[in-house]
Amino acid sequence: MLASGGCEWGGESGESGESGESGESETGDPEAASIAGIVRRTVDIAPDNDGKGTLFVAALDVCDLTGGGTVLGVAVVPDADFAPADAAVPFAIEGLPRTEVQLALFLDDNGDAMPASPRPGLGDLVYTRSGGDGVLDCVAVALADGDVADIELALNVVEE
Ligand SMILES: [Ca+2]
Repeated sequence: MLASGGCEWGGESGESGESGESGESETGDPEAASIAGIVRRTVDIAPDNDGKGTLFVAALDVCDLTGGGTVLGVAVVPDADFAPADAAVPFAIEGLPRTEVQLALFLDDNGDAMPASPRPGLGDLVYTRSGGDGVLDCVAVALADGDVADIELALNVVEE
């Protein structure tokens, strides 16, 4: 009786909603991706600033912050402290598509960025490959194969 009951129970369990629910969640998860990691600075803080402010990390479909790119997600880290030379500020962005996204980042050190369309200003720490042209560059991150949980980004230029 016990053995028979066990078999029936197992069979019922397999046919119940349990396996179906887990299947749904497995097929649902891949639609949203996330990026998490840390940001460091590799450049000195501007003399008039203190290295403390709001860190913005934006994920765009194309690397164009002048209106040509769509912001897919953004991490806003208030009171980010880059004053120590070895500071590592964590951030995370969720709800991203499983494609390649372009990350742009900067520290609004003096607190003058507009929340609706944040842009770096004079003296802010930014990531860019060619400084002085007023255009931010991006770090491409592929999310097609899974979430990225340990990316390291750098603020490498003081906006002039
Ligand atoms: Ca500041």
